[in-house]
Amino acid sequence: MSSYKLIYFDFDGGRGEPIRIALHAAGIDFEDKRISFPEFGEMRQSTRFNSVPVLEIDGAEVTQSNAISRYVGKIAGLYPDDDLQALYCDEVLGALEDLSHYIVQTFGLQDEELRLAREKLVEGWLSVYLRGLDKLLARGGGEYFAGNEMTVADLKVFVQIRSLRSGNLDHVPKDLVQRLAPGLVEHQQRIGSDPRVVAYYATRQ
Ligand SMILES: N[C@@H](CCC(=O)N[C@@H](CS)C(=O)NCC(=O)O)C(=O)O
Repeated sequence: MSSYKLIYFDFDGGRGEPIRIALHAAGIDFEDKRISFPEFGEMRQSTRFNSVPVLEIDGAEVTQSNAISRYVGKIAGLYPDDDLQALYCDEVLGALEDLSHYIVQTFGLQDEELRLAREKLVEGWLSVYLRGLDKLLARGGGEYFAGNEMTVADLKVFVQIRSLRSGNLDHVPKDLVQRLAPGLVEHQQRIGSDPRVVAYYATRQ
């Protein structure tokens, strides 16, 4: 049996969190190595692309959160067998990766510069992606993004929408998702109450 170690920041979000949920849903026993930002600074240069998440399988490093999500999703039954539904799932994973880049561009800014960048983000890319994701959810039938069942795409959207609605991004209104893409709010509640997601968070208490 292979050994799995996931290295990511010590918070229940970001690119690492959907992988943690999927690993748990897959029944894969893994080391959940949570690192602080100073620890990341020390190890950054030694990772392949100076970034996390990193999944080690039997000690061998693999990167790229969406590739890892797909791999674990296949084991967990959280990735479509059907090619078209798999494409739909991948489209969502890719869109969220792009959105992450736009959000991260505003990190580290301060005061007025931060306010302006976040307002531009809200009016621009965030609106574009929230509306686009809402349409992709409707394409999937309204409940899930692909295959009429929960996939890693749903997990990734769930984590992102939960973060956006938490108010942890200054100058991003907490009700933005509700106003622009109410279907994503219902989706967050649906995924958050899925027994596999509930079971994962029970391990976090
Ligand atoms: N495409 C990569 C992006 C990885 C990435 O940018 N990770 C962020 C954390 S979520 C990071 O490590 N940033 C550190 C840095 O850029 O120095 C993936 O999906 O895994």
